[in-house]
Amino acid sequence: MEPEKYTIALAGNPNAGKTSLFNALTGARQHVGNYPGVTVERKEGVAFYQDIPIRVVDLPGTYSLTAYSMEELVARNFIVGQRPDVVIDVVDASNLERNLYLAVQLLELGVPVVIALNMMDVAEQRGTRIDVAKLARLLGVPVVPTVARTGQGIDELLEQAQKVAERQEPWRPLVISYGPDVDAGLEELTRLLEGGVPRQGLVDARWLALKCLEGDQEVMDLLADYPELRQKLEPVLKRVYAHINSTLDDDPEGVIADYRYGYITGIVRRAVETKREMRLNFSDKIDMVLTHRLLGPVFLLLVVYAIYQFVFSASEVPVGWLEGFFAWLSSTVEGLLPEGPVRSLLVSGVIDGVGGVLGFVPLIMFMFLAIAVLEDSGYMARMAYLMDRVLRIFGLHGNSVISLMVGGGISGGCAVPAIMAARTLKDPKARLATIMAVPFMNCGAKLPVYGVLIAAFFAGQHAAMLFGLTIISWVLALLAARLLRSTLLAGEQSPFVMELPPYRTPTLKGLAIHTWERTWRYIKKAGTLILGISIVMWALMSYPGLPEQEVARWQARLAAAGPAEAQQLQMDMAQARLAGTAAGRLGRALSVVTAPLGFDWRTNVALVGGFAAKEVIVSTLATAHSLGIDDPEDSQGLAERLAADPGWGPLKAFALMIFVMVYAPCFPTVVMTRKETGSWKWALFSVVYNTAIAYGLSLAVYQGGRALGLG
Ligand code: BGO
Repeated sequence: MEPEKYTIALAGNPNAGKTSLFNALTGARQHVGNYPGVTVERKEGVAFYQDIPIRVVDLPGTYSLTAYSMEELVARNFIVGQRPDVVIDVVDASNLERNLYLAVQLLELGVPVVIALNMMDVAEQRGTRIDVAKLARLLGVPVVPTVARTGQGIDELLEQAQKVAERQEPWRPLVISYGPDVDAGLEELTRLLEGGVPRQGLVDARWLALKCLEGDQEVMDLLADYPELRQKLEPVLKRVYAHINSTLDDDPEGVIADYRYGYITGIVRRAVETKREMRLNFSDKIDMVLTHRLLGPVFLLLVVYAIYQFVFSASEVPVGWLEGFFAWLSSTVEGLLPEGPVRSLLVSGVIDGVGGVLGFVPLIMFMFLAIAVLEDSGYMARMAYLMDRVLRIFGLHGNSVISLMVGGGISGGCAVPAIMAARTLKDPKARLATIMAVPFMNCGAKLPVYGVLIAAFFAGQHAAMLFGLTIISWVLALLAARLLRSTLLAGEQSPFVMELPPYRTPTLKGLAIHTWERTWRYIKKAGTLILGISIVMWALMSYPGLPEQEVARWQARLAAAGPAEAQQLQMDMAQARLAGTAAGRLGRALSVVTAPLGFDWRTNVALVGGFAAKEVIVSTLATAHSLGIDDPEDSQGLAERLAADPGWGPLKAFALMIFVMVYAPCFPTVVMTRKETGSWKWALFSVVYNTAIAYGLSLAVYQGGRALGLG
């Protein structure tokens, strides 16, 4: 007999019908032995597909691929070491959710899989209707309904297995998101394992990292042969363990299992219809309301609006305290130091700049707290599940929602981690569209800009304005994505699974840590990058300044002026001095372009600074506006100053908010885009694309508003 062309391995839970299927495939052509060194039975046989002999190996029945039992280890080692051309996973259709746990683990390993959806007769009897085509689409592998006992579906199963085997595709591990905490740890471990990994070429580094996090003894033993690597891994593992333990009150293994089941729940909800009453668990019952077609979206909107109300009412008082504190600090330093460049640097460069950013820490903190509650409770995943349908219309996918949310879908995110989160998107075009859409969202750095402008021109409407800006940013992000998906990124959409992990009660400690981690990142940014930029901006806005004779002329005019004119003169002088600085010149040069938007040169300078980091916009505006007035008694907040400035008004403020929302992503985001897309092309594209859209929109808002008599 000619040698077998392919090897098929049969995997499946005990009692899923594996033996029956093996018999149906191989008939009498089988022999039984043992796996080397262990007492686990090994059955092998030959099947024929169109006269081609195919080797069929029956793996031990297992529920999982962890190294808990000898059976699991044998099954896993056979797959990894012997690399069968295809694994047929025998799944009990009448007990789908539980059986898919093994299927998902096979997919995570990356081996080519065909699902034998067995016991279809039992499932039908129980009133379970499975949309097989949809299930196959969501799992990304062929699914063949079978009744192993009668041999129904066996031919088609062989045909599909043969097709997959013939393709000889490289292993492509399924990437599931296990939630932000585990994902972050996983990424760090993966980076360490890339390069000199044990079993190099057999399994990928992320899978090994996952196993390390799951505490897989066999993988840990393997690492013993790599002392250098182990030395690097251990402290990271310990830290990630401790972090997950303290934030989620669970070990990584439990969290990973939850998300795996969440992935399965997401599939089953879409592909299975059960007529008779199922036994519903706690999460299922809550989801009957929260992911309901009609009630779900209503609840979602209520939640988002409640978050705004909470964040702004809770942060109003502490934001006031901080503003007061920085104003006091400014005037104290002004009182203590003689007039000159040092005082100017400290007050206008350092205190006003950093204070303008730190003043918003309470607001950012409460926003992060709200996001932590959504994430830790599991509701964030439901939001994504609900929004999935809508996003598809715009050429995006389920996980795009996570990116958009992290990027500021509920104001207060950051585009950098959001772009990284897009990694879980399998479809490269949808992933690119997501990355391009993220910068439209209202990240935490844009909030202070809105905060100042709303306080100045839309007082008392803070929550409503923010809610409106959120809606606008979503609409723009989606339209911008749609535009790309119809032009540069046109193409088919592949199906996508939304994970629905079980609900958890967030722990106070977990919420505190998650909130603090992100808030601290924001403070650090303010303390370092923004302080640096603030000082550079101050220097640009102070030098070279006016020539000496010019200053003398102004002073002479001031001395001659009466008290009534003095104040106006002083402001004019400050204005003239600023206009002579490097930044003033740049801002003025740009005025030609931005005049139709209503932006003066000071706004232009702030926007240029904002390219370094959006937080800088407020600090630069603050510096620009305080530099002009040398009155030590003057400690009004920036908002009050803008409100009092005749050059400003609600229409201009709104046009500026739209511009800030949309224009070029900040420098760190551009760098991350370059990293994640692998080319400067897309990074630069995002700068041009966003700025062009921002310009068009602000122009429409400002000129349209004026035409309507609003300016
Ligand atoms: C007994 N449909 C139905 N209805 N039953 C199936 C199917 C199917 O598609 N496939 C398998 N079975 P195994 P593992 C039995 O043995 O192949 C049945 O562990 C019995 N035996 O016939 O052994 C199959 O190898 C007396 O049932 O599974 C078997 O994966 C009464 O599912 C059982 C009733 O199949 C497990 C059933 C003496």
